[in-house]
Amino acid sequence: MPLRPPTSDPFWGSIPLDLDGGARLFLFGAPLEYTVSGAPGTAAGPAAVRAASQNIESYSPIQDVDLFDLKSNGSGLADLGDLDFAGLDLEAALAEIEQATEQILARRGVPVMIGGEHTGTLAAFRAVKQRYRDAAIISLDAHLDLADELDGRRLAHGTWAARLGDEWGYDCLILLGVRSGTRAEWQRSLECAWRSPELALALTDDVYAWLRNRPIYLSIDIDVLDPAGAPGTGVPEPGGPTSRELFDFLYSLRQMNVVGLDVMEVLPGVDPAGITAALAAKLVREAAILFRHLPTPTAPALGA
Ligand SMILES: [Mn+2]
Repeated sequence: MPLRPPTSDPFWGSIPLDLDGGARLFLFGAPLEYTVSGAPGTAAGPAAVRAASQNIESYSPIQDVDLFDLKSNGSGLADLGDLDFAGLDLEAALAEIEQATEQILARRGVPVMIGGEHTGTLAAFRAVKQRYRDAAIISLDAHLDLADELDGRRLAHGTWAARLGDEWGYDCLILLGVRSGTRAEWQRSLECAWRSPELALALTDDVYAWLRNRPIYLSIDIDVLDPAGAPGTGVPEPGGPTSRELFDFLYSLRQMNVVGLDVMEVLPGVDPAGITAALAAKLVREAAILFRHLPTPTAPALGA
């Protein structure tokens, strides 16, 4: 895997990569920054989240589990470092993400990507769909990201969900926490399996039942939160949920078959006191503990 080891301390609570076991979740940084609308600097996100992880505990009091303890039963978190996009165009960089994700899935690991711009989610989901053809994606985001073009680009941080819909169908796409988009994007969002403009991050019983036995990729654009609690992001959108509500939503997925996840769009350059990076680090810790179970294969992979 073409990864650079972390240049700073690895994610706190992660364990050394051990191919013989010990790790179930594999964290990698995707410092992807090719299309920018607001403030630049999301490429620095992965390093900031790693640094912030040094200041939170590896122990989750809510789940009564310590990340360091997970190695003994083969469900720990390994930090693979960052993908290197030097000299690559956007499509080539996305191919790197897809390949890294596929390699993790191939060893029945759970990929945990730290962005970087949200466009990277499209690449990770491509790998997930190749392996789990009935997979769905839950994207938590203030923005619909369903534009056909952004600044003349078909592929950008504001269009990736439309490309995902083009490639895999909109009926595998669930958007939660959204409160921004053009009229055309809101119209397109009606094709999605579910989308909620409500502040409360919640699934209806019907949607929950539909997801219950389906592989799920969970994408968290940190800007889904109210900027009061997560200001360190490039396109802040007022009127979002609190971090407490986001954690409650995360715990509501406890019984779900989450086969991969990401936390995207942290922008340390505009993050006063590092609170957004700290939040992202805590999300990674809680999700790693929550989704450490072995992913359940369902439908055969494409081409299988
Ligand atoms: Mn967003």
